[in-house]
Amino acid sequence: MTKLKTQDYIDREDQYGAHNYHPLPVVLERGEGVYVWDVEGNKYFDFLSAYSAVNQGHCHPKIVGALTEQAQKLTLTSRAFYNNTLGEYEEFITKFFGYDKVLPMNTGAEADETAIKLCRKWGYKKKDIPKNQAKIICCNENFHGRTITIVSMSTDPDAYNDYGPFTPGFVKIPYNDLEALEKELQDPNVAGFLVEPIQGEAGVYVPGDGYLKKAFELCKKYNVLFIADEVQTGIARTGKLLAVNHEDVRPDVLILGKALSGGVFPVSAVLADDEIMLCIKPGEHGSTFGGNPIAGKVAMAALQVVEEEKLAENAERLGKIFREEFKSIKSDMIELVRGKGLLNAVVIKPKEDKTAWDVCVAMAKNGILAKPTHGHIIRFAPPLVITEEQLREAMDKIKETFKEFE
Ligand code: IF1
Repeated sequence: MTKLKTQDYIDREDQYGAHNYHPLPVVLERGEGVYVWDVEGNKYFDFLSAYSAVNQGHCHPKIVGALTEQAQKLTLTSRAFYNNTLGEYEEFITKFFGYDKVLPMNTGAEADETAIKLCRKWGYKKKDIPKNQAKIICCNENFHGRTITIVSMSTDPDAYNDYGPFTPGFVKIPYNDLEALEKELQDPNVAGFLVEPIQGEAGVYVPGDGYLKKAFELCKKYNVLFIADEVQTGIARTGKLLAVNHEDVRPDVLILGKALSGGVFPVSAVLADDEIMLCIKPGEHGSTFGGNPIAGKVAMAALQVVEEEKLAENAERLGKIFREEFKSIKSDMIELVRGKGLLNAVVIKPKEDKTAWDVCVAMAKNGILAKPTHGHIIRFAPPLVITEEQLREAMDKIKETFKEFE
């Protein structure tokens, strides 16, 4: 049996898989901590972390251990019956984040959909919004997932084109614009404001200092739920457990996903207090896999790792070093560097015919994996377990790469 080469894997996916992605031409087969290896044996620093799902590092032994142990006992009961793990997980995660209750789901999109349903239900039951009139404010350039309802909020044609008809009831405003928010909040039919504390997909847009706090206060003033989508910014990625913690904001509804499982299993969650969460009654929402025994054990292990290994503190400290080092690179392709903690992005100025994609291909050859978003922005998000020594070694490879474009 001859060993398959990179191109063989790519050709096979091209033949049998849908063409809904355009990956970098790298075929990975192993991951450990901050490193991944491809099928040719090349070693890379992973600077994408599966879009911030692998904050705890690839194949973290404690999290994989939780997965494999539970997988040999009981994997799934559905919610038709109780089981001995769900209550333990529900108590753990609600105390970890400080909420009365959790509604467990699987993907980030499912958690956002759940938050939208919960918000509308609250709007009708608690704010007396007329039936089917509830509105939710969202931001331009948002990313909350890829379901039809979620792309109904999108301002990115690639996300919504030819997927209509769309779900009504969403009001779009500019991100980081408190005046626009207050104007829309005065509509008595507005039930919620759904926002990413930092816009990840848009290109790591960090809002102005105080934006989240003021937005939260405006929502309180107009009796509107402040819903934070922390699927990408949560779980220590930005240097705090949650990105909203930088401004001491406690969302009415908190959405988690990705690194909630350390990238080992699809686990997402919506957290809220009883006054909101109990608006959904038995039989009014659910999911086959939501809160399954493996998900619960994996999520508890993943959150314990965040605490035990002080990942937020590490992200805070090393993120500052990353941005300082990047700003010291003399390259006319680097327009600016922005981010918080270890969620950073570099805006690339094309040079002749060279773009962010070419920089990513060149970085891959030098052992750094990262991917452009929206053409000219490269996101840099290594696992939060990265050490200062590893970060500096990676920075040397990144500097070496930019020299190749001089
Ligand atoms: C892809 C990026 C895209 C998210 C926020 C909800 C979800 C996401 C803030 C949905 C998911 C993923 C989706 C993935 C690439 C990545 C992503 F923003 F992270 F870069 F697409 F924009 N809220 N983001 O970021 O979670 O259903 O995927 O579990 O679609 O390729 P999901």
